[in-house]
Amino acid sequence: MKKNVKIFDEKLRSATSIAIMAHKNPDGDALCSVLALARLIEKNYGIKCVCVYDGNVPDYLDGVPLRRHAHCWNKIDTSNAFDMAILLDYGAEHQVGGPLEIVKNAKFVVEIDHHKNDNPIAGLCIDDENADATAVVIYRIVQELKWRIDMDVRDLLAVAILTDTGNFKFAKNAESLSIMADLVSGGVSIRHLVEIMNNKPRKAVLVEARAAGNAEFFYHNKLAVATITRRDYRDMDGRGEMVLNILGQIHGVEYIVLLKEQKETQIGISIRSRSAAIDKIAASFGGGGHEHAAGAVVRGDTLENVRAQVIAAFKGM
Ligand SMILES: [Mn+2]
Repeated sequence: MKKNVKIFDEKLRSATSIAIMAHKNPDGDALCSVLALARLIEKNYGIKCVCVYDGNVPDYLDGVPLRRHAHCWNKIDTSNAFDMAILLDYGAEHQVGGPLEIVKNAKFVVEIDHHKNDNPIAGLCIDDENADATAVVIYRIVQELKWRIDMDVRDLLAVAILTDTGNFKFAKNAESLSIMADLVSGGVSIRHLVEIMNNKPRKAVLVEARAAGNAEFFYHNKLAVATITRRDYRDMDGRGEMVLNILGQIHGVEYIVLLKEQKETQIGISIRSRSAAIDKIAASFGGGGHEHAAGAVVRGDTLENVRAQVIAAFKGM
């Protein structure tokens, strides 16, 4: 990794235009890592980066620093190829969405990620699937290259780590905790950041509460399945983490599935597991993710069919 960070530094010294993006429908780690890296590059190399996203930024991220610097990809002039595209927290090519065009046209592509990825698309990869968040990998680069950092960057990295670790409930090791200790020593107020994120619309919270309340249980209660229908999906803010969190607290529940009817024949699947790896199940539906948190989007099938297939996929687990 050190060698690749050094190459990254050299490439940044000669770059003039840079675009930064992550997976579509960005979560806390995706959006905040993009905004933090853009500020870091501006501060340390004098290059103003273009931050791009596809899909929706959830309301709970409205109040994070530098939020206004993130632009929807279709508002960006892509006719001029960027010197460098930096792809963060994306996992797989099909998760990039609209900005993939910018990536493909860029003269040089760098990726910084913590997803398991068998087909990285960048020329330079700074990846580590043992990192709890992409922000963790960015913080390592900050330290390695002795980049100057400011309060906005600290807040952004902290939000990224808090969201991707579920407030450290899913931390794989001590690194994200020790980075958070650094950030708090540097002035970050966790309480303030949590307050910023408690910004969901009432409708969205009630949709998630209702979905959890109507969940069904299979295989001697080991599998919990919650559903969000099309009408409710419109009111959602984010991916439904609350539903997954509530059901995951139930005694005996090992696997939690949330099905989202995004369109009549487009079903989003989020899967969480307490112990056994479920990324392969997500992959069997064309998705991916991490061992204990993964997902997929199935197109061309109904909620009822996908629901039956997903329940069947857990048979014997
Ligand atoms: Mn992430």
